[in-house]
Amino acid sequence: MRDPGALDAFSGDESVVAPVRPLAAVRARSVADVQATLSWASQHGVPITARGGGTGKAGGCVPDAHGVVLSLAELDSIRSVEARHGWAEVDAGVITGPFREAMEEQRLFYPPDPGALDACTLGGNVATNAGGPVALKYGVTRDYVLGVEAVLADGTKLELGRRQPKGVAGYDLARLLVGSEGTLAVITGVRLGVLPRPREILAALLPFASIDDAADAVARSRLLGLRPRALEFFDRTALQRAARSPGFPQDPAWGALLLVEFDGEPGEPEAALLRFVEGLDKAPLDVQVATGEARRRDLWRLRRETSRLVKAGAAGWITEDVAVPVGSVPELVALLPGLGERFGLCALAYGHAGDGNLHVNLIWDEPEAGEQAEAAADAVIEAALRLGGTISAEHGIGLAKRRFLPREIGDRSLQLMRALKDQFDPKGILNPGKVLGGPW
Ligand code: 2HG
Ligand code: ZN
Repeated sequence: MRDPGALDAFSGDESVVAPVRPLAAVRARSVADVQATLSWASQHGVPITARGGGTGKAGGCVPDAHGVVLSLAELDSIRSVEARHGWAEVDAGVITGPFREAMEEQRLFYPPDPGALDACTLGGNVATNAGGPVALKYGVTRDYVLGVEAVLADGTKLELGRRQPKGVAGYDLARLLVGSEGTLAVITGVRLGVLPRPREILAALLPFASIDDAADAVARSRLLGLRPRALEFFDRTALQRAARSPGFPQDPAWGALLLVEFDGEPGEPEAALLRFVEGLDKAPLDVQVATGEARRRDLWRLRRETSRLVKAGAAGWITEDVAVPVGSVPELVALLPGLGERFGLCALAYGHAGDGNLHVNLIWDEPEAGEQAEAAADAVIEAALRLGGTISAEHGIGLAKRRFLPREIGDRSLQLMRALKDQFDPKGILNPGKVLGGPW
């Protein structure tokens, strides 16, 4: 496809990275289409950017102006479900939310639940090693990838991985592709582990008088010997901005809010919630249990919309997705008020605090207030690294976070990663410039 108007739909993602219109886009309808596209691109040295739902937050699928977008969205069949083995095989373009629902209908559970459930694809989730709230108990996409079907830069199709949880035959190439953001190969299919569906799930809102009390509760959560499946945090500013949308829980007395969720056999989630609340040093102001599945789903809908709601009407923003060891969450959160004042913008945080992963959002409502946003983002990254954390827990590096990568992993690791990239993609046609920078 080469129609300029139509190409705009393939030019960007949900990050602040400026969209780039590619020369052309190919909508693959079969794995053979992917092979043919890559073999042609390899012969002619044309950059190829693979694309799923385009919901990334780091510019990972923003194409090269001289390149071609290879969309996997139309490869969208669930190939097979093998409940007795505990896995399902899917095309890369299957949308994550509907896949999770299809598993639920079979009393199965595919845990990874990234924010853009209704639009992101499983192949995109694998390419970015997507996380989400229930990663706290169940882990991230990588933990479910048993096997990967991928096409190499020269068009060769490869089957990688295994059909059972165990397997140590050689290097784990399947999982090396997980999180490689389309820079090593194009993922066309995945074998994903699925679990039995938990029988009962219970969600509750726990408002706290202060941000420190809520952050302390997060820091203590591991010591209580309980396993919430999600423990989400919202600071006061995030609540206030999100609450401009009707239905979003809020109260002027709340300094911060936790959304906690437990699952298990009937009766277990309720008992766990009680023990959790009793185990906290500073009691929450209230315990608002979500009565009924409809209310629970509604809370998660609002949680998933938080990213959009807090930014509504803003002149600009930067989203960070740092993570720190969970005991250091209070130190990270304590930085926020000072940060906003120092850089003259609104600094807020929400997100998957139970695993130390907070979305620090730097938002400005007037264009000139964004002048120091990059410096503020630097300060967030600096703080996360100082606390022993990471620059990106789930959104990936793409283009947006490239400049921070050497600070976290160091030069030697970067060299090794570049050497790997050269092995997989000697002509440098696969999503050039993403993750590692380059050409080098
Ligand atoms: C979420 O958890 C997403 O809502 C998006 O990872 C986070 O945009 C953000 O800040
Ligand atoms: Zn998130």
